[in-house]
Amino acid sequence: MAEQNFVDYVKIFFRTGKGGAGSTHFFRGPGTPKGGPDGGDGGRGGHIILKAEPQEWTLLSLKYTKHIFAEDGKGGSGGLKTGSDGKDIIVKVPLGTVAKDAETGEILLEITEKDDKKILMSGGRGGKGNNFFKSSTNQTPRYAQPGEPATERWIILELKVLADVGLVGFPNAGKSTLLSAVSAAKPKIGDYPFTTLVPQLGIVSVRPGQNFVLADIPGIIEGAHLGKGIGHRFLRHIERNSVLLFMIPADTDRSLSQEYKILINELKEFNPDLLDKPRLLAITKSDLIDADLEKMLRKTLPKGIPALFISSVTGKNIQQLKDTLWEALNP
Ligand SMILES: Nc1nc2c(ncn2[C@@H]2O[C@H](COP(=O)(O)OP(=O)(O)O)[C@@H](O)[C@H]2O)c(=O)[nH]1
Ligand SMILES: [Mg+2]
Repeated sequence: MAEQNFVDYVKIFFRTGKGGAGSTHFFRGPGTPKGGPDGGDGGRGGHIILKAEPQEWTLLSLKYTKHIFAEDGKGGSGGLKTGSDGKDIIVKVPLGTVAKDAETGEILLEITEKDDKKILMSGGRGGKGNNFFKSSTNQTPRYAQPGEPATERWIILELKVLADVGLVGFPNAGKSTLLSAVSAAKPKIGDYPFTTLVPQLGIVSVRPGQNFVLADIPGIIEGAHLGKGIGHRFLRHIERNSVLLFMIPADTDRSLSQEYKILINELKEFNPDLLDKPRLLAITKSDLIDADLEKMLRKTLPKGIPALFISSVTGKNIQQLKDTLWEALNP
């Protein structure tokens, strides 16, 4: 079931609404048999808009959608009445969605921020009514503009990178707290590991133009830990991570290298291929220990993995962590 539900590519035929026609009309009233032009403008055709839906993490909801049409604008009418605009179509997509022209492959837009709402295709503009064309030399224009035609095209929606960095750590390691400290994602802190079984994704901006996706994927370690199976729902998800960030709290009961070894084993049991990915280690909650203890702990760090002592609460080494992750992603 996991495989079918994981949809990262859809191809849809979109059509905007066409603009409503402007009206050619002249005022007629009791005592005014031949009034001036009063034809109103046509309404705008509906746009096709893509809007971020941070709760979604695949394009599953669009899997069976083949056509999306926005509404046409209504024509203008006499009495300077403007036609109503066609209703826009708002398509909700997960963060990381890229829209491409299906024929040329040209990237049309990307949805990366939780408040993103972008026009993918603009509806046709409404035509001007004949009142608009009234001038000193032509008091009675007998023409109006037609509305702009609709546009239509095949568009591919694709999840570019679902997650660049995956977090690996036992419950309580501080994964959700880090995610909320470095991105706009608002995961529940101190939450019971299985209350949210969807990956929490956040866009981390290192500096302008340098962003990556950080994913807290529940069910990997917790699943392996508490009983197999659950983690497999997100297998493909974590497989797309290019770097794994291991997280061990500074106040763990175990030794750092012991806990690291356990995490490695859990991961290996889950999917041995994951061990081929570059790894970094964050010792979390380092605000809870003093400098002397940190110095001691440094000597007990597992070998062969770059490590940083961080604190999501005080911000200690958080920028450095972002830089290090960025470098690991862009070697
Ligand atoms: N002092 C301190 N506490 C932290 C830090 N990061 C997380 N915590 C606390 O550790 C607990 C577990 O954090 P959470 O992010 O939910 O861990 P998760 O289970 O790995 O997602 C919560 O009570 C957090 O407030 C930190 O940097 N410093
Ligand atoms: Mg959590």
